[in-house]
Amino acid sequence: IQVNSVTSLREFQQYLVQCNNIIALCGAGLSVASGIPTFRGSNGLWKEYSQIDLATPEAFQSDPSLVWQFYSARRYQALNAKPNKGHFSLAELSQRLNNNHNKKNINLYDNLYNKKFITLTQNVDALSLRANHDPNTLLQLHGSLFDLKCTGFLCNYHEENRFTHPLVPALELSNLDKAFHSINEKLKKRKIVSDSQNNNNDIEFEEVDDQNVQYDPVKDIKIEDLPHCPKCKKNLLRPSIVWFGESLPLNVIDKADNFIEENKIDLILVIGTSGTVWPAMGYVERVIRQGGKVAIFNTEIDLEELKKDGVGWGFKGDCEKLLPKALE
Ligand code: BJW
Repeated sequence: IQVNSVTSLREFQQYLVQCNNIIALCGAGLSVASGIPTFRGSNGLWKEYSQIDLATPEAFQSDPSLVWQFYSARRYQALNAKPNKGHFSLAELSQRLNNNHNKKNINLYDNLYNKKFITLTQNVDALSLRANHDPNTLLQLHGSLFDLKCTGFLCNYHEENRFTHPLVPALELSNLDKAFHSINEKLKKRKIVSDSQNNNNDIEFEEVDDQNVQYDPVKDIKIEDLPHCPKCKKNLLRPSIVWFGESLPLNVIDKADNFIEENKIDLILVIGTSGTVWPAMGYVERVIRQGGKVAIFNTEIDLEELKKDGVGWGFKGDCEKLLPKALE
């Protein structure tokens, strides 16, 4: 195990057992050992053209077929992945610390030992849920690949945990790598122009000449063959995921806010996240402002910087290996 020092691991564990209120904030690094790539950084397929270009309402509006094929491939990938030891360690912690939800007259986060714990995950792969994390204390900040909602303004259809693939025959997939490769190639052929002057974040796609194709082109699925809402029977369904510029689900924000406001948080575990996306990272700042400590689990950490800040610990390495050791 590669940590900044063995002493600090012991020091962290001594602190952990004294903590009453703990938050885990998770990011894509937690699922790397399960074979799911991160969003940023030099990670294979998405090196040049970012999948983040597909994570906007504008991208869906402009090309629902492409965006659905992308999310269908992501659903397939997540369904075929297995939770890793990092997911299981957190899930065990959630079960250990929140073991009395079913008892009457006890606050949602109370437990026999008076310890409270929630996980705020930015991951949409549902692997924490599948690792048997206590669902009451697992807040999926950015939604889930397996939740669906209607795109119609007047329809409030929302469905959770539909673990089936494909959702419609047109989204059948023969080869995951090929599908990702084709989507990536299509993105390469587009020049993204941001209309900053109008300041309305509209994205225009400019098609580039499609000669010398070396890959299977992305299917152009007709709108009527994409997943449709079973309630209004009119509008397209979309993955219930928080895209850029969209608000996080209000019920989720409320739960997280209440937890932070009603309890003095002693510790936030910051696991496998680059910390670039807001408002998720705001939770770390809020815990520090309350006088809580931070423990970072990441393959890339500036330990010197962390020591200077003096607000906690940095454990550098794969969180699949680090978490079972640190949370044992
Ligand atoms: C390992 C490892 C191993 C690798 N072990 N570690 C300035 C201030 C505040 C906000 C903004 C701002 N400018 C713009 C904004 C808004 C924007 C934002 O934050 N942009 C930033 C990029 C600057 N935020 C939003 O738009 C949010 N909404 C919002 O603000 O709404 C306001 C509003 C209110 C009311 C009405 C309307 C609007 C929404 C953000 C949603 C982000 N969604 C995404 C895409 C989901 C779709 C999808 O999955 O396809 O969520 S973006 C993407 O980033 C995804 C992730 O959850 C999220 C975080 O990424 P994460 O998890 O940190 O991954 P990586 O790849 O960045 O990092 C991986 C890390 O793991 C690295 O550190 C590695 O070192 C490490 N690692 N292997 C341990 N084995």
